[in-house]
Amino acid sequence: MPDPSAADLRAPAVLAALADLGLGRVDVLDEVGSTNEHLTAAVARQGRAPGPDRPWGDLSLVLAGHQSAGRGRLDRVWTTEPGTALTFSVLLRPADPRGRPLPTRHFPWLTLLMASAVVDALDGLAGTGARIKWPNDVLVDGRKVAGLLAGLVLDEQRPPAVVLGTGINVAQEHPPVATATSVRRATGRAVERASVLRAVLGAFVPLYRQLCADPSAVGPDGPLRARITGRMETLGRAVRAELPGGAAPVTGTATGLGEHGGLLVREASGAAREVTAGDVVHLRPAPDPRGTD
Ligand code: BT5
Repeated sequence: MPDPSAADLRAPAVLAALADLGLGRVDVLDEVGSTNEHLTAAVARQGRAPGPDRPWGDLSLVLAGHQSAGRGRLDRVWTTEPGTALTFSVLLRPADPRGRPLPTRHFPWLTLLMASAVVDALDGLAGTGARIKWPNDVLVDGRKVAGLLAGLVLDEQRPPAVVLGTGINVAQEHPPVATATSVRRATGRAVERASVLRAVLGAFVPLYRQLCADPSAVGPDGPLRARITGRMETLGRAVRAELPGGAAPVTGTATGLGEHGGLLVREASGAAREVTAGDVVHLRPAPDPRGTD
């Protein structure tokens, strides 16, 4: 029976490793409804009435041993058994080294950068062959091992910030839905979630700082863009993008990422569409562009 508390995540060696990354405030909770909701509410409370508490600065973190009411996008839920998943939210107040805020149009890249950090962490620890599914999933063997959820934090006094939540299935024997997997189930490897935490944040923080310092890194030939696209399962695939609000789905071949991280889809008619939000279904493999199949 896994330990349902967050004792493993607040071990001194783990906290010391996080401190080395130069994070902001770090709160480790045994159990919470949703780390995203908890962090968003705490930031808003402090914005309204600054008190003696440590401020929620850039790269502040809320970690939970267990989430009892994890959130997905829209009205969906993120379900985990106690002690088996890594669930955390990080507050991002992206700004360049001179303190100029990153324009919000770049914010979609933050989720994709975190997804690429999850891919690298899981590959490094367990050789998972993980891949990014646009816009917010990480897959192993075509099944979802991690999901990300970003929310905007608006406060009249400060530039917009982002609460970026990440849930990673580490040790579940029986993932909650048929489309899910865990590191353990996919690889048979018993990886500690504290190791996953260190590896994910160790990968994410330098990428985040690089984006803040130079947004052209996600531009047409930018290294961060290449890093993300090189880890994407979605590109080159036949996809159906289901759009929010009931608009007609977009079906075609995913060809790349747009200027602000949207998914470019070439429809059968040849028309190019950019999808900025929605759920993507990976259909059969894309036809070979050389026409050999
Ligand atoms: C997501 O939404 O994938 C976002 C998940 C974000 C979770 C993190 S945990 C820390 C932070 N705090 C929160 O409250 N949330 C964030 P979406 O793309 O809407 O996918 C949701 C769907 O994934 C559900 O409808 C299920 O089908 C499926 N699902 C639920 N739990 C899952 C799990 N543990 N593993 C894989 N799939 C799951």
